[in-house]
Amino acid sequence: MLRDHVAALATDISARLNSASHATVMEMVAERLESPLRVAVVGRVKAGKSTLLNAMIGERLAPTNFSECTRVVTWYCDGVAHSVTADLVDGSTATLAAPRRGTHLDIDLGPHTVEQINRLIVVRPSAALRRMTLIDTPGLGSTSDWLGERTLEQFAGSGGPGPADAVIYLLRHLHEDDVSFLESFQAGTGDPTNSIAVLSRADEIGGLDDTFLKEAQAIAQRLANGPQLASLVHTVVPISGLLGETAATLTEEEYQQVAKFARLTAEDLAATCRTVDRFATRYPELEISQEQRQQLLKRFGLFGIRTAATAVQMRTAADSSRLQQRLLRASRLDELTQLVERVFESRADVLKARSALMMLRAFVERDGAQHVDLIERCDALLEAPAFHELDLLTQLRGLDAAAKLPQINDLGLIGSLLGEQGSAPWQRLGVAADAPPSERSAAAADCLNRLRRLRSDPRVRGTLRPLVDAAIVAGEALV
Ligand SMILES: Nc1nc2c(ncn2[C@@H]2O[C@H](COP(=O)(O)OP(=O)(O)O)[C@@H](O)[C@H]2O)c(=O)[nH]1
Ligand SMILES: [Mg+2]
Repeated sequence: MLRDHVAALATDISARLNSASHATVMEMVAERLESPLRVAVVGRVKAGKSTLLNAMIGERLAPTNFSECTRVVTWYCDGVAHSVTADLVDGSTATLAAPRRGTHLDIDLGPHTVEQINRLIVVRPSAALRRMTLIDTPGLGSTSDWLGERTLEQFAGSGGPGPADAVIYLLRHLHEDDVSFLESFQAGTGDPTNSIAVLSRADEIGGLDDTFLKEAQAIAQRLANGPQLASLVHTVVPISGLLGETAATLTEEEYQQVAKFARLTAEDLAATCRTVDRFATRYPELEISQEQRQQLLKRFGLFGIRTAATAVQMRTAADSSRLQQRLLRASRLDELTQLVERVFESRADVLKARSALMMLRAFVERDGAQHVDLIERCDALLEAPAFHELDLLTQLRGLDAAAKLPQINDLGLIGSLLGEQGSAPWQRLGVAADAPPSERSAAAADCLNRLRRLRSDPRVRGTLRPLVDAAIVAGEALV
């Protein structure tokens, strides 16, 4: 297994460096390999990072107002007890108070200034966070704010691979900051397949009628295939984090308020939801106060209110839980979740091993540059086929999407062996998780036979051929 190779290399490296480094290296690598995958949510200020993160966790943990905390890198981790701690610049840590206010968490920085804090760590029991640690970051690119610069340096600086194994990158319009961050992140971690880009606040794109999605999708597609992002991210998906967050945290009271707007005719509703001013003032007879309207705007946005009220009108959202489902669908969050599962989670071991390896390499370069052979061993391990499987799967999907694959049985095997269904041996081989070793070996031998036959098929040529070869290599490792 890849992680065993990385751990073994860490042992060898630490034995060759001085004893102080020894403990550090071993600890760093072990922590990296054992803890959940770390996914950073990055993008420019107000891109919608914190809102999306809340939507993914299903709770309003990350502040999205003007709180000082939005300027601090914050890690959200699963754990048994609730706690919030600050890692301070001076090396110490402090426990912070974080009372719940309504549906959201209110972190009190106490006597500490934002400048004194390296990162906040919010721990709470959460199924979503058990699968991966999410890291919220301050916005990049605000020139007046050096914290953005610090984020850039921390996550994609020259000092090594940074703390994240993968990135969800939010953008509304492509900006040069976006490209330069992604380029640096890629340089630090190796390949484009650990970055997913999100065209964020998609509900605000293309006016407020139902065509927004089509337009957002077209923009996302253009970005994904465009010259600047194609080689930097796995894909680009349009998402409305706000609708996802509100879906996850909808209250009965909000449902009742939205339902009042459902009393309007479809035309009146559409007209009212055309501008913020109209929404704030029209139809006082609905008995929704100015304050409540402002609050609804914050929680739903104009598109969200119209979508929600229409769903109530059409009786597809007869109660709050059905409205939740409707909003969730409109947010397209599921698409991101599935993508994260397929591209990040199913390859967590590989992504973590690569981070650990990049970290080791940076360490040797810094503290033991004279040990050229150790750097070479890191580089040799970075060539391991598993690190390139994601690239290969992306190519395979590209071939598939373009309908350029010949109709041959057994082509599906390539994807499976390259880890499309998950990277555990049983998933690759398509056997039961508890299949005995003899059954696994037999399945592996059978897969290899079929792939070798496939390789000699004259229709398998061009870009398909190296994919078959890679699947054979992956299969051989399972025998
Ligand atoms: N309409 C709409 N507004 C959003 C969306 N996501 C965030 N916002 C709003 O944009 C502002 C900035 O969001 P925030 O998540 O704090 O952005 P961050 O600075 O990137 O963390 C807040 O007022 C959010 O309510 C979205 O998907 N749709
Ligand atoms: Mg934020």
